[in-house]
This record gives sequence, C-alpha cells and structure tokens, in this order.
Amino acid sequence: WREVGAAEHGGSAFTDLTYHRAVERVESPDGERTSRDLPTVRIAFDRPEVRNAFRPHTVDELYRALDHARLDTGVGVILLTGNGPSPKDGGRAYCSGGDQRIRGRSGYEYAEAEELGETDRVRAGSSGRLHILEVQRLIRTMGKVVISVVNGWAAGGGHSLHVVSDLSIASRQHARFMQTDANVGSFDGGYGSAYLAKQVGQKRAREIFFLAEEYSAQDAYDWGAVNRIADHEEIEVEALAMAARIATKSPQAIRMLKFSFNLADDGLMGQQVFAGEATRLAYMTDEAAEGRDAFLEKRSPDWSRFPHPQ
Ligand code: S0N
Repeated sequence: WREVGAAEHGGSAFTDLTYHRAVERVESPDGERTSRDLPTVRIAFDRPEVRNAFRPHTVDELYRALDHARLDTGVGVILLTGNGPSPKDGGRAYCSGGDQRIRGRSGYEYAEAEELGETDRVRAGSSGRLHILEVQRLIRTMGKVVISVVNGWAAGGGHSLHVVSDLSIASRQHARFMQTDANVGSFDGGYGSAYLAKQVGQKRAREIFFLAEEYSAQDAYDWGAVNRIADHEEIEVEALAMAARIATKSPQAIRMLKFSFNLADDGLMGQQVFAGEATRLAYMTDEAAEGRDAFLEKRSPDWSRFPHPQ
C-alpha cells in the first residue's frame, strides 16, 4: 500500500481515516525495482478508541476519499474497513456508527472550531448533520465496486455501511454485527433496513433491528449478508484477491451490472443512474456524434447512414 496524501487527493490531510492505494512491486529486466499502482484503494476509519465511530468531520473525509476514488479512472475497487485494534483495550471495529458523544438535538455536531480546520470552523455552530446518508448514496451510485472488509464490530450506522456496500467479507474471529440504531433512538429507514431486508428477508431484518442482538460472521454468511468469511489475518489478502479478479473484467460491464442490480430497488434514481450510463455509451457512437456535429455546423443531421435496429 502507498498512502494517498493531501497533495494527491487535493484536500487537507485526513485525521479520521486513512487512504491508501494498492501497489505492486515490479522488477525491470535490468533488476531495477519500482512499484506500480493497482486499481484498488483502501479507505479505513481511524478512530479505534471509539470503535471507529464517525463524527461529521469523519463523514466529510469519507465522502472526499470515496469521491476521489470515484473520479480516478485508474481505480475499480474500493475496500472500506476500520483500523485498529483500539489502543485502550484492544477491541477491534469496522465502524460503530454515529459518534454518540457529539449528537445534538438536530444531528451530529461539528467539533469545537479550534480543534479542526477552517471548514469545520464555518460549520461549527450550524445545525447538526446526518450526512452519512450522502455517503451511502455515493457508494450506491458510483460505478465502482465497494467491498466492506468487516474486521471487527459493525454496529449501528457502521452496520448500514456494510449493508449498502456491493460486497462484504468478514473476519471469522473478530467480525461482530449488531444493529443498535433503536438502542440509541436512531433509525436508518433507507438502505440500512429496507435493503438489508432484500438481503436477508423481512423476518430476519426485523429481528436484527428490533432485537439488536449480536451476531457472528458465520450467522451473517448463513443469512446471505456477507459474501465471504476469512481468517482475520487473511481478510485483506482475500479482499485484494477479489479486487484483482474484478479487475480482470470489463470496467464498463461491471458499471452496467452494478447499476442494473440497483435499478429496480432505486426507482427513478436508479433509472436515472442507469440511463446516464446508457447515454454515455450512446455518446461514443457515430450516430450521436452526427447529432452534435450537425448542431455545431448549423445543418440538419443526416441520420440516413444509421440503421433502425430491429
Ligand atoms: C460497538 C459496540 C457494540 C462495541 O462494544 P465493546 O466492544 O464492548 O466496546 P465499548 O466499551 O462499548 O466501546 C469502547 C469505547 O468506544 C466508545 N464507543 C463505541 N461506540 C461508540 C459510538 N458509536 N459513539 C461514541 N463512542 C463510542 C465507547 O463509549 C467506549 O468508550 P470509553 O472507553 O471511553 O467508555 C458498542 O461500543 C456499541 O454498542 N456502540 C454504540 C453503537 C451505536 O449505537 N451506534 C450508533 C447507532 N446509530 C447510528 O449509527 C446512527 C446512524 C446514522 O448516522 C444515521 C443513519 C440513518 C439515518 C440517519 C442517521 C444519522 O445520521 O443519525
């Protein structure tokens, strides 16, 4: 891995997460060793002392890192995970959801202005935010594969992030799942619950939310909520292997497949995303270029060269 630093992602340095690009060591015929970027990035929550709970600043950084990966045409797969274990007690977490310590009356509140930078200074004092849902929509609508690598606790809004990811892989020894939203008076009424029900069925999803009981990687696998389980030391190796396999596929086909899987569940928004991709493909045809050229050349388009597909 190599760190994707501020100079590369174009913002201020991340404090609440880490962002890395997978690299491969290559040796030239004359023995010179270099490294080459692979099409996979790793974004990891980095607040292990609170089980990787997210505060608004974390969510801002997560959105920026994901969006940077989205815009990079060399990236096809994003691994989302958590750093740890906690220095305080060794506990491991993927993400434990919204940071309850800074939850105000209208959402999660920015830190005191002095603690963070200018952006937060502007936002501090404004109303609280609930914008993890914007991150969920970004994961859902980006044409790249997001794999949640569940290395420890996935709780509350962290549980929902794994649910909305395209694929999930869980640590056999340390992944633990619990949908705690109702314990603390929050409720993810979108993907976190309704899409979970598509994965595990209505009865099971209701049980997961209403009872908020802990369940294991094996339970999650048995219920269809995760794709794979791996030994803890191997989960990122396994995730990288999945990413490498995805990289052998047509990027366009993967995008279209992701948007096809989303379409029915996402209603008009799903149709818009899918149709946008169809439009992008259409723009690549001579037929579409003729429409543009005719406009720019102030003439009528000549469609006679183009067939009416049967
Ligand atoms: C994860 C749990 C089960 C781990 O238990 P464990 O291993 O026994 O550790 P603890 O001793 O409990 O925790 C260690 C330290 O970490 C702190 N901590 C843990 N989680 C959080 C957290 N979410 N916020 C703040 N601090 C946290 C502990 O306090 C402890 O600190 P110390 O050592 O100082 O005491 C267990 O920790 C747990 O249950 N955590 C809480 C999980 C939870 O309820 N999360 C919030 C659920 N709600 C959301 O996430 C909202 C989601 C959301 O944002 C959203 C979604 C849809 C629509 C809107 C919204 C919205 O924005 O609100």
